[in-house]
Amino acid sequence: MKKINSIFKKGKSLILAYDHGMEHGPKEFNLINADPQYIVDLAKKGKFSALACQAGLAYHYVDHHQKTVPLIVKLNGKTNIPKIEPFSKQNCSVKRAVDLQADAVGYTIYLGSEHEKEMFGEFGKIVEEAHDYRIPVMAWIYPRGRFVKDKLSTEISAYAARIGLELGADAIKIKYNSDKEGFKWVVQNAGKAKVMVAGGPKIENGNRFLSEVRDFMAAGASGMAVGRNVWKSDKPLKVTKALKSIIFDNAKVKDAIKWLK
Ligand code: FBP
Repeated sequence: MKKINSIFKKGKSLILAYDHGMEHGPKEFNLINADPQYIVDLAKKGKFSALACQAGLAYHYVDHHQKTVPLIVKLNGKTNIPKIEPFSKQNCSVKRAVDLQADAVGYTIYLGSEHEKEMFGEFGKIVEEAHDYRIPVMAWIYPRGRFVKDKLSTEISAYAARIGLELGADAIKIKYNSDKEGFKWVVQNAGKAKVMVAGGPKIENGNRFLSEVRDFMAAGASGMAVGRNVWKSDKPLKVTKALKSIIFDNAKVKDAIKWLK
């Protein structure tokens, strides 16, 4: 029996993602949020379902004896420097993640890349090992590479969801393309795997941001794994409350937005 409930409450989850230091580089950060300790404290104060980060941050910043926020250790990552077909190679073992007290592990697959087969292979082994340890696996699945004409089409998003299911992911993290009706098809293709949505670049218009969240939740998503829209905000805990009200309590946008005031 896998412990999916360690990062999902009644099937819903709000995860704080902080793997951008590797994926995007410090250009995403300011003097406050460049400090991983600030993010760990934010994850605790905001009572996030989990914090997702690379093993090095988990090692240096998460207090493993008094862990108050569940942890998802990302097992692969890449920078945005080489302009090549995307390939994110495993840099941390499942055992290491378990030693770091991970409640789940994460891995990014670039669907459609020339290297998808390598990532499928690594991911398959990770699923096997993680499930032996009884911890769930979340797959970040991003269609990308020169063969992918439209990274956000509903068709390719549904394909991403399906690949996650068929490779054995417990949860799949994908991007939302603002096609509310189409997203139902995306979720349907994920079957029993839960669909989590990425936050994307910071959106200044709170109403627009929360409306999107409300829409993909209504289409069947199980929550969000969000980074920049929370920790780039100057009121991250208020944003967190607004998101939680929609994700866990099915709040309408007009009510959720009150948290942002
Ligand atoms: P955001 O909510 O900030 O978009 O974070 C979600 C995320 O998946 C991160 O976990 C990851 O580092 C980043 O987006 C990947 O971004 P990109 O799509 O540019 O590769």
